[in-house]
Amino acid sequence: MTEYRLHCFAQSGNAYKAALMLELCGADWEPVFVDFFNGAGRTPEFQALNEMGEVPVLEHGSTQLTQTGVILDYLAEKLGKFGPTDEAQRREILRWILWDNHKLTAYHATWRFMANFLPADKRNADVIGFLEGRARAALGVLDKHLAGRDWIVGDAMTIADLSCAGYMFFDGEYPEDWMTATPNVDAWRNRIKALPGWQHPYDLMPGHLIPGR
Ligand SMILES: N[C@@H](CCC(=O)N[C@@H](CS)C(=O)NCC(=O)O)C(=O)O
Repeated sequence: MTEYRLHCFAQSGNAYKAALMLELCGADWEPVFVDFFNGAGRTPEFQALNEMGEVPVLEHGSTQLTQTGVILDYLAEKLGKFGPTDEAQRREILRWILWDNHKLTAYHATWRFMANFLPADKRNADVIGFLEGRARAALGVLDKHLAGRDWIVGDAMTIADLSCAGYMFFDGEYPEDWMTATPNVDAWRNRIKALPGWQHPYDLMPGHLIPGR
């Protein structure tokens, strides 16, 4: 059995944050497929793993963790990479991870789910429009922060970058101008993409169901 097991599915940008961390660190890990689109997250078996009913879940020996911020923090400590260099950085990383969970990933992921994966007859244009506005605003905040810097905190990649980048590689599933309007974000995600070992979420995690990709 591998050292780390990550319960995940291909479309999950949240799970991707942890999967990419494990991969970039060269960890001994395997994905465990959660059939999210067929309701696996709502089963008693999955809820026994995570009472919040959310993917991802990380298993490491007898340790079982949920919430990507916690998982990334744990992995940074265990694997000795992408963590803070001092206390001030630790707080700054935490600040960006909290912001990401609240403002960036939250709106981007919910917009993407509603605009791409909900059956057409269940889509609400007003809700989708609202979420898009919030996602664009969050991208604007990140773009401004990244002006003149390569990474979100300090001068090297950290788990703050991995957290904020969870949904940045699903090209074709969000309007192209989300990236052209935020060139610093675009350059930053390309820096991540250029790292040795980088893989697209659809190559790193199982269960991709979208035809034609
Ligand atoms: N803040 C959570 C978000 C996790 C999350 O929302 N995961 C999605 C899949 S990408 C999910 O399981 N959603 C189920 C739900 O919202 O009920 C984290 O960082 O782990």
